[in-house]
Amino acid sequence: TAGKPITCKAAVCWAAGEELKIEDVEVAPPRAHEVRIHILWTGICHTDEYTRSGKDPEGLFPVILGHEGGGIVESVGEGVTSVSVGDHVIPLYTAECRECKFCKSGKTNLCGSVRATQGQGLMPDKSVRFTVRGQPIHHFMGTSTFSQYTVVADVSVVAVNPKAPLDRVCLLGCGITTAWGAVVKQPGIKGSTVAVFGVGAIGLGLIATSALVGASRIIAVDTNPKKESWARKFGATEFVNPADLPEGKRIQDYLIEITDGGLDYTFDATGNVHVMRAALEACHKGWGVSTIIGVAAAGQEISTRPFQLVTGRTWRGSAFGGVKGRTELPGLVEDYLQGKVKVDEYVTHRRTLPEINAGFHDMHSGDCIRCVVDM
Ligand code: AHE
Ligand code: ZN
Repeated sequence: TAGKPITCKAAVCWAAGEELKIEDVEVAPPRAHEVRIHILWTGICHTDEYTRSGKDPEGLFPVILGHEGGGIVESVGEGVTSVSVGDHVIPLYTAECRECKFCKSGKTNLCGSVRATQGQGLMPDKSVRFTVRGQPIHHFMGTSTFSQYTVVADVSVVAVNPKAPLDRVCLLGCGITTAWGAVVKQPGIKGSTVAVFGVGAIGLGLIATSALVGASRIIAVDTNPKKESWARKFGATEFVNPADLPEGKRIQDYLIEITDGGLDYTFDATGNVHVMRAALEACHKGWGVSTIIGVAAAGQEISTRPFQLVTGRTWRGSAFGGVKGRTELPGLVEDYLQGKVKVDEYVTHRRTLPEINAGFHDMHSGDCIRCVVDM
């Protein structure tokens, strides 16, 4: 099939707020420095729902969403050297070119090579590889894993150990890696107190990784009481439901009380700007660090009294956990294979491609951590 278009099934979102529709999509062959991937499995992440719903200011339609995939390289364009046909791969929504100012800085994983066109729903040459009945369809996050075949830039994909089951390690394409990186790249968590706001896949990953690196206390915070057993199973030492606090008691004040002045580290994994504020204000005076991971809707802004920062709290954030995908994901897959990093435990729901809208509904149910779609 190399060099020829492939017709396959994909879930297309035709307009903001609409359900996805399974369509026959024509996928053009990869051009220079592009890779066509047979996607076998994909997770569904809240960011897919965020863009589908119309809340993402970068959202474009029609589009093929999906960014937590696993698949096998079907063909490669001219000049591709980093992966080969048959490789088991994970697409990367945070590219790694190793040549741009960002990559060379040694300070960030945010690669600048393809991010501008990626945000416009295009390949780096400003065209698209997807058409449905002749109509062009936008790419999403440089990955579009809700298609049986997708085309990505060669800087946006990494080969991993083929012994790793793709129906699980696809989840390393977003949620689990984001959480893992946010903790392992934050110096000082060993022996420290941590609070995690939001016990979804990201929150559980933050809890598990904090336990892995040796945090002394890990307090999970969620308004869903069903999340307590999940949090404890992944290593939380305590669980607080803000809805159970006495009338008028703010979560940050309660946490400051039970931790003798506040947490060393807090994480927001909710995307709610009020929760982000509480997470910052729950930090210990003089040194507490709060990391924002959740994605907030268009128009939302964070606020706090500047005094919170003047008195030594730090507000920061990270994308994809600060992880450089091509360099670091193969090692994370090895850690999983050696039993050091949980992955299987996050999969609570499974769906087939025709059921993908049901997978989105699963995500909203309080007992879904991750739904994996068999493509
Ligand atoms: N397009 C949105 C921002 C979305 C966003 O923050 N994305 C996260 C990944 S979410 C994964 O589920 C991210 O890593 N962003 C870094 C980047 O380069 O996009 C908006 O609000 O405009
Ligand atoms: Zn995601």
